[in-house]
Amino acid sequence: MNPSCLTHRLTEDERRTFNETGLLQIENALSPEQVESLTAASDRIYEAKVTGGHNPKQALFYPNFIPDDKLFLDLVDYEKILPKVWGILGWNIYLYHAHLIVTPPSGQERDNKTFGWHQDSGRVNQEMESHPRPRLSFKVAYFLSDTSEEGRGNFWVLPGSHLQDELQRPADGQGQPEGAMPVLAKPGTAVFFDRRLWHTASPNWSDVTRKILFYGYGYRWIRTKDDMTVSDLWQGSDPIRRQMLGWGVNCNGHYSPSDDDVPLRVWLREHSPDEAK
Ligand SMILES: O=C(O)CCC(=O)C(=O)O
Repeated sequence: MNPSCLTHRLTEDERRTFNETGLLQIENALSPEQVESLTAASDRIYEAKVTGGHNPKQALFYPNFIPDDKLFLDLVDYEKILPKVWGILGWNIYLYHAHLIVTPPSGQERDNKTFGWHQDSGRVNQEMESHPRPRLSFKVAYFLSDTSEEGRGNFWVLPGSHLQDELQRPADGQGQPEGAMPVLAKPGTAVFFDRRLWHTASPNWSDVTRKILFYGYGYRWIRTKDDMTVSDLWQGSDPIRRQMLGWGVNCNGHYSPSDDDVPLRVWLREHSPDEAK
């Protein structure tokens, strides 16, 4: 990790925004060149899936995409983003989940049906006793296509809803919850969203295919959510990247880490001691 990444640490404004709304939008997190090459890598996956029988009219949800291209791997510890990730969760973290979603034009007429609103993490929301629910993890969504206009299969959110356990959905199944809004994001934008934030995908009524890479970060004592094969990448990765890819000395170290389990902490002790506590 190059210490120059510290210029991208979470600011107090960003912290406040994320704590209060459950959402943080970082524009130009990716350069146009990165967007172009990541898009080409995503398109290769999409085309292979379509050749393999995926219906090109339906969204492709493709987990465990990190091993498919070095460009995806390089975002796991991306210098413009990882400092903000540890700024929110601390150093005992890893990538517990990742997926690529490609949403082609639906070819359907616009309608007013209520979207599929949810919080992330499935049974966690029933089985943890606390209120509000604990944060535990969040995702960073890298937007590769232009969803700066509504109707393009936008990611929708209800800002501030991360502290509420229930969502009031329209009883007649029409329209969206009060206060809901589409995230309008240009290519290259990174959107952080708290796993508790009520959110949803939406149909793509436009003629622009929507492409997003989702990176989920959580504590090292959370199990992986995908059938990840990223352990194949441990060899050849530097220690902090290896930590992000789920490496550890032993199982106990996920709960009570030694320095060997968490090279990020060792690095922070040297370069940003306040964040190593
Ligand atoms: O595709 C989207 O916009 C929503 C993705 C989503 O719901 C998720 O990653 O949890």
